[in-house]
Amino acid sequence: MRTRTAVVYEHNKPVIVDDLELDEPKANEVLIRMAATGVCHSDLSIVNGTIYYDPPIAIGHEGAGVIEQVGEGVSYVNPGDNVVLSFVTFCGNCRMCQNNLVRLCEGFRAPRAHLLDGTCRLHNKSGQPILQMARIATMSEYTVVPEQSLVKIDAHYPLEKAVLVGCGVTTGVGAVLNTAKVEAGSSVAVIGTGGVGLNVIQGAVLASAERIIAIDLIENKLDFAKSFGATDLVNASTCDPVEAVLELTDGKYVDYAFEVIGYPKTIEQAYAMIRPGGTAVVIGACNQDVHISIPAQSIVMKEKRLIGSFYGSSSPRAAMPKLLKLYENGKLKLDELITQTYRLEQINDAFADMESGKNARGVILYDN
Ligand code: CXF
Ligand code: ZN
Repeated sequence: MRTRTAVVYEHNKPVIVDDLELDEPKANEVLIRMAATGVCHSDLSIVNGTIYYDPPIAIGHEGAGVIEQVGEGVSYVNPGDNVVLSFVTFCGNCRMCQNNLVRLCEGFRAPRAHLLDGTCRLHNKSGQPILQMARIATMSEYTVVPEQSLVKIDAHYPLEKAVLVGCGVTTGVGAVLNTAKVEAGSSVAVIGTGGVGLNVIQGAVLASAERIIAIDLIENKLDFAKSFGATDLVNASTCDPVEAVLELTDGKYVDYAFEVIGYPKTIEQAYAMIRPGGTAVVIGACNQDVHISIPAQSIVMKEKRLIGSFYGSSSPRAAMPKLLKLYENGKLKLDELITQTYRLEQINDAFADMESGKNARGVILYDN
């Protein structure tokens, strides 16, 4: 069948919305009619090569849709089911999956961005195979994905809202509740208040943190941070954020700092602004060649901890329905995250808006 799909053909060039050929789902795969896809910085990281793939690659990793067709042997879903896609594929059997580390599944040998049999379902007019970001490629009217990338959700959740648990919400809220396990009354700093950072703030509110210091360079994003529950705002374009945190905490620094950008400088700042015994959590994905520099003695003498958080240390099939329940019960903001919707053809505008800090989250809606 034909599908319109956002494809990176060349790094640092506009993304092309191409007419592609999509093969039928093979065994243990499903065809999905996408309803919505969120626009995340990690998509842009594929465009600029920070997360490196040899093009062409179809992007998008925060998506929700409806099962259109199932391949042989699929048992988890039926046509008509609503799903959110997971950007990790999980086997359920490997030592990671069996030890509640599903997001670090190592059960599949297929190369990244390929289906699990090592081939591609998307091809362009010249017959060239197109990779699929995270094996899902949600910026596409239709996509074929492994059954092991699916999270079934209740039909009453609007897909254009539920889509946000595919990446931003699960990553941000999970980093606070699962990775750091922030205690009530804690002080928290968040460096980078984009779509994921705002969800770190939501997570800190859910954890009953007392102080939530939001740090960014863009005033508009700090306004969003305030509306999501930040107690203090720091514009790092006019001050040193470590000094600012020191001042705001009366010389004490914070219990937890979350880095949601993926720059060495901001990771080092996150580490610098935590108290002895405190924890800095890195969520932002750096280029794989980037190294950081931290004062090593403080790891011992001050028991400072620097840890990573991937997918909010969540198991997608357990975490996403719970987050949607919190939304339903008014405890989690999803509607407010979506500040602009786009058509797929507007993907490059959506990226520009994200970079300028215009949006909390931009979401592409499909009207097929
Ligand atoms: C990314 C990490 C790399 C794969 C796609 C998702 N995380 C969040 O945006
Ligand atoms: Zn993402």
